[in-house]
Amino acid sequence: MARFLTLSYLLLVTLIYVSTRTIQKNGDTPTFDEKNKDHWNLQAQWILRTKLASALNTRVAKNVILFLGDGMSITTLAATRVYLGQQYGHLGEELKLSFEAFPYTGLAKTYCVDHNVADSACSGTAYLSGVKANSGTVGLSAAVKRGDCKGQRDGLHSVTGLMDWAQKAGKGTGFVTTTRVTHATPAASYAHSADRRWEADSDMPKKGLRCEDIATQLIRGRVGRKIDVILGGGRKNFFPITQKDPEGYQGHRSDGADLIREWKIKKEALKQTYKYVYHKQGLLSLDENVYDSVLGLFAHDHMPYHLEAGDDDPTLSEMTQKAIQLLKKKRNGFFLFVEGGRIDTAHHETKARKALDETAEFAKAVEAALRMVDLSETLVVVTSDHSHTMTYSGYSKRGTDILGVVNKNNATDHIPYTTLSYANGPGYKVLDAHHKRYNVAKDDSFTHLNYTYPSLVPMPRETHGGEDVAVFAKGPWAHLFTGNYEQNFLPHAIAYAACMGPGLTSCNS
Ligand SMILES: *[C@@H]1O[C@H](CO)[C@@H](O)[C@H](O)[C@H]1NC(C)=O
Ligand SMILES: CC(=O)N[C@H]1CO[C@H](CO)[C@@H](O)[C@@H]1O
Ligand SMILES: [Zn+2]
Repeated sequence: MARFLTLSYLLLVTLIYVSTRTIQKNGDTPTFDEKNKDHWNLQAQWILRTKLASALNTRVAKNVILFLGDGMSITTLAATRVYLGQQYGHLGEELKLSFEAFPYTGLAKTYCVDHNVADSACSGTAYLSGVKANSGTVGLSAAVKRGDCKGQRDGLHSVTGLMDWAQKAGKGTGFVTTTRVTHATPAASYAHSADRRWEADSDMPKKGLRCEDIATQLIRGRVGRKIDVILGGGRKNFFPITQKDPEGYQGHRSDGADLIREWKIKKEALKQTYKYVYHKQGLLSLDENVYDSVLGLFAHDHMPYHLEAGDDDPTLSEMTQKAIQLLKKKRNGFFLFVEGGRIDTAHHETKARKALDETAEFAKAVEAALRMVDLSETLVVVTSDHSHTMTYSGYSKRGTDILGVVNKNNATDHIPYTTLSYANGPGYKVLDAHHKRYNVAKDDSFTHLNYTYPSLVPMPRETHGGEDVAVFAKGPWAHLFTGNYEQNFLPHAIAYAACMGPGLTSCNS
């Protein structure tokens, strides 16, 4: 038995190190199959030994990368393993996404102060600034209700967080997103807005008090203007309605401000080297050793889904890699926030294929980042802001197409059902002429990227879900992220690890 174990450990070690790919084998060896009890015992013993051998890392986190999969529920993760694994020729269920191999995992409770299910704005305020808020608001405590412009303007209830704390600690800062850079999630890192929809001045109510819009806060705000790397979509919110961008789209601002030009002027005044880019080639060809600041706005609106992207659209991995290369030069380290933002929008449309594919792209971006940083001094935290209503139902045979129908038809009406379905949303299927449930097997369109997966309740947009989200951590103080806690604990733990922010830190405790 001992000899047997030793040999197997060698094989396991080799496999785990060989395949630090986006998807990782969970210790499956070529010599044993799942029908052999040794397969399971050896794999479990391996995990146990790895845990026993791991020492706590209590160094200071010089760098922090916070990855946020918007709407990336635990169900989404389980389904994406199969989706991605099958692309690599595996059954799929037995694999792990890149960050699922992190040593420490926790669960975060996501509700907002005023609602039981979170939106990206209140949730972003919690995991970026450490304070729970009302839905629809960013960077403000729950003393401010959604739409309360006066509450935003008087400044008493503004909260700051990781981006500000990192800047005060002399770190480089940046964020990357596949949505508009002014969308709720990134906005929560630099803006204070009583309504997440106030992305440009023209989004504000025409009457009554006027508040500073989110795009303006990104370019002129105390925190926004100091962000070194900004990469994402949403160009329209940065230039006037009377102008067109290089792709021929009209701007969305009615105050005449050209914020892209203003960004350049501000950097010039600071004697910084800077570059504005708007397509993939511009991003990939810029020399990271030359520039202090980079603004990349790659789409008029949100960036396209990866499955629909063109040659000009950088992937989330490419943006993440460039951001790290740019920030790595900073002497005091950096804080980088990376959002996979279209997982959420795909779920809202019940387009499960796109949601899983965006999650796969997100896992690839995490993997790309891990290869570029020193994990002994870089804390990497991967989480989500809230869940969605997608379920993963049984009992298909192992390795069944996760996006197809369940291949054991046990429905009482004898009509097949899909493995993935939603509690509500636009995928609602009306009963047929005989008042029978819609037969999804008649759809030969499961392979279509726009197939809307069935939902129980008809709604134009599927809703978020209220259960906890997972937190995965690796690097200094990653062990702080275990357990079950309120979502607003996250930035407190990150700040502790990185010695920044007004609370307790590993340097002042
Ligand atoms: C999928 O839907 C989007 C609109 O939501 C549309 O622009 C796109 O062309 C569709 N793709 C295909 C292949 O039909
Ligand atoms: C409860 C039930 O009806 N189970 C059936 C589901 O389908 C399998 C395969 O057709 C049957 O073996 C089960 O009895
Ligand atoms: Zn959403």
